[in-house]
Amino acid sequence: MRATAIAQPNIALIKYWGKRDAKRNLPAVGSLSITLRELHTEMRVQLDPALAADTLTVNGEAEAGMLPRISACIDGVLGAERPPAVVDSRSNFPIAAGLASSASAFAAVTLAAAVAGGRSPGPDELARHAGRASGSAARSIFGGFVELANTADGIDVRMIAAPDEWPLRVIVAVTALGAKPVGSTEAMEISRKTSPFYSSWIAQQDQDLATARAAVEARDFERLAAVAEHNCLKMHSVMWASRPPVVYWNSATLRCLETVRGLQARGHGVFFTMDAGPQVKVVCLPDAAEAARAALAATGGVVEVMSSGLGPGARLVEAA
Ligand code: 2P0
Repeated sequence: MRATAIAQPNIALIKYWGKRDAKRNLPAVGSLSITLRELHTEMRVQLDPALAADTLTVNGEAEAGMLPRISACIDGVLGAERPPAVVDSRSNFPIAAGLASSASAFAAVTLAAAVAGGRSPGPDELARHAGRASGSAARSIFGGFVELANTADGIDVRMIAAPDEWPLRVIVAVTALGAKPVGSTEAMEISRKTSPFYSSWIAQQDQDLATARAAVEARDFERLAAVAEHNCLKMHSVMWASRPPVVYWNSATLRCLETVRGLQARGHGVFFTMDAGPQVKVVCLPDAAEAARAALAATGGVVEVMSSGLGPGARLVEAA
C-alpha cells in the first residue's frame, strides 16, 4: 500500500505548446526532450483506507493548490474508488519556476501510485496516465532523448537515444526564483485562442521534429542546436503575440542569450532553450559544459547555476 518513485525533469528541445483536446489533455503537437539526471523529484504514495481524504506535502509543507491535480492523477491510475492517499513530494530544485517540476512530479506520482495500488503497468501505460495529468510528464517516464508523437487517438512516447549514447550536458541558469505569473496550462489555451502565429506553429512542428530526430540519430550537434533554438524562439513568439501577451522572460534571460551567443562565437558547442519561465537552459557538448557554467554564473542577474547530465526515466525506489 506504499511506494516511492523518483523521476527527473525533462527539457524539451522541440516544444509542446497547445492542446488538441483539453479534456483528455492531449497535445496539439509532438515534442522531443532530454531527461536530466541531477535534478529530481521523489514522490511517496501511501494508500490508507482509514483516512477521509488525500493529503499532499511538498518539501515537508502542506500544499493545497496542487492537491486536486495529484488526486485526479491517482484516480486516473487506480480508479476513483481507490483508498485515500498520503502523498509526500520532495524536489532538489526550485518548483513552479519553469524548471519542469510538474513533469518530474507527475511522472513519479503516476509510478508510485500504480505500485502502491498493487498494479504494474508498463511504460506506455504509465506515459499515457502521466501525460493526462501533465503533458510533459509523459516524457519523464523515459530517460535520455525522448520523442512524444501524436497518434490518431492519443500519444506514443519512446526513447530515441539512451543517455550514454550521446552524453550531452545541460546548464540551467536560474534568473528568478518564485512562481511564474501564469501557469502553462492556462497560457497554452490563451495562445491557442488568440495568437495569430498559433496555426503556423502547429503546421511547422512535424518538420522541426523530423529535423531534430535526424540530428539526434546522427549525433549532429550543430543541426540540433539550430532547430532547437528556432523552435524555442518560435514558441515564445506565439506566446508574445497572444492576447494578453504571455511573456516569461526577464532582462537576465536576454543577458543569458547574449552569453550563449558569445560562447558560440568562441567555438563552444552550446545552444539555449527556454520554457514557461525565465530560466535559460543551455545544452552543451561535454567539453563545453565548464565554459558555459562559468560564463552563465558570471552573467548579470543569474541567481543560481545548476549543472546536469542526461539521466534515466522514472523508477521505483521503495515499495511496501
Ligand atoms: C514542454 N512546456 O514541451 C513545454 C515547453 C513549457 C514550454 O510542457 O497543461 O506542465 O500540464 O499539460 O506539461 C509545460 O506544460 O502542461 C510544458 P500541462 P505542462 O516542455
